[in-house]
Amino acid sequence: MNAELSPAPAHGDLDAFWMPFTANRQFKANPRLLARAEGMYYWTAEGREVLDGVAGLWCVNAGHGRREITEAVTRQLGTMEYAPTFQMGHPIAFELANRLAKIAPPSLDRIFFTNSGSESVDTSLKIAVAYHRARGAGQRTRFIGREKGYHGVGFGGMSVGGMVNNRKFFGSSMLPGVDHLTHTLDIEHNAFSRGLPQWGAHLANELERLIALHDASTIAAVIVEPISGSAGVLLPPIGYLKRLREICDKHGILLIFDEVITGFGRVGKPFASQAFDVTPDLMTTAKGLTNGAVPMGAVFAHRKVYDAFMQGPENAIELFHGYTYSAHPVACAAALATLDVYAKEGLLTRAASLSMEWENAVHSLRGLRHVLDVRNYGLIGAVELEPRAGNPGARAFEVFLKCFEHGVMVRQTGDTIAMSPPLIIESKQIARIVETLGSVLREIV
Ligand code: PXG
Repeated sequence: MNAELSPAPAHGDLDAFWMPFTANRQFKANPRLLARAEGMYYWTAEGREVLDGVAGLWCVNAGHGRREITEAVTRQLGTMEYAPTFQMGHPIAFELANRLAKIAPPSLDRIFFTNSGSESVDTSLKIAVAYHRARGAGQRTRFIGREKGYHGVGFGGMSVGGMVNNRKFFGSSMLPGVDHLTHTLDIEHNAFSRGLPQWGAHLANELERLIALHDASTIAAVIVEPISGSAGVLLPPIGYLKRLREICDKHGILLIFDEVITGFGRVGKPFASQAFDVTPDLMTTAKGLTNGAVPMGAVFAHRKVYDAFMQGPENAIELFHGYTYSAHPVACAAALATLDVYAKEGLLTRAASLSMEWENAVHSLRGLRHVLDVRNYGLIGAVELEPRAGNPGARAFEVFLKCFEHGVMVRQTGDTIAMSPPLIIESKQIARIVETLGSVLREIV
């Protein structure tokens, strides 16, 4: 074993950590422990190299072990490890907000800091309701989400989300007054589409139906991911997001884009809203904001939303919301260094130049056994497998395990294999991911 690596815990030492979104007993019987990372690779606790096909969990966009980020974090810890941002401030929080405003979609240049995607989502929902109230429309409290949407695990995000397992265990502990659009995955019409599917823009018109049911005067916001990741990479049909925008405008409803995975270069532009030329009123981010090095999230608010709060007496707190660690100095330092790396290496647009090669590579898996669909956009890819009879998810989980054994980390959700490599990926690594996945698909039953 490499001496630098931490030793694997002895048998039994795995019990105390209640692992998130994990089959704890299965994992602990046969653990997969990551001990070190650099560039495009992880190394396991046994010292085995694993090519990272998922940027950690859609977050390590600039690749692992970036010295610039490590140094900035270390420097900040030595200068000031913590400072509050309630009725106080510290300079790099403002610097970071200004830097983010410069790459933001048009007018989305008012930035509220959180510590995760889930917190960004709950923050955006609260801002939406309070925005309407500030404008004298306090009855607008309803949210419209979408089936198969993932917006994190807070009560707000869970309620507007549409992944059944994330909802069913929590009974009726949901926000009241939430409705859902149908999702946009349609394999019958769109199987093996390259990039955005042609069919399905009309699915956005369902928003009109929900508005007719509830009345626009009760609806605060619509929240969707421009591209859904967690539910297995669902792409917006061409024209779909524009149509949602038009309907929201017509009815005075705010549009929230959850860009927790699509933000920070994943789709070839800084944000998906720029790639798709549709500007939301609020945009939630996290993950790539700090390259995954320190937890941090940010909500980008349209200036008109912010301005609606800046009324009344100047000594009044305009929004009763925030976190002890909003704009944590160490996270700010990590984010600033991350933005520097992105700028220096052109990473916020690099996915655009790689997307055709990536598309061709992932679509080369078409025709292999069990493959029902292949989807891609930017540096996102997904392979949808036929479920095993009576055992949904089992085949894809086995594919995930076998890829890991063969030195490539992919992600499994349901019967979909999702890929989202660091944006520094090179051609030979694209080839290796797809060759490994292909050979596993050939061997699996
Ligand atoms: N919104 C979206 C769109 C996300 O993808 C969150 C919110 C929540 O972020 P936090 O930081 O609270 O986890 C996410 C998170 C997967 C996977 O396998 C995706 C996420 C998390 C874990 C796994 O696709 N996305």
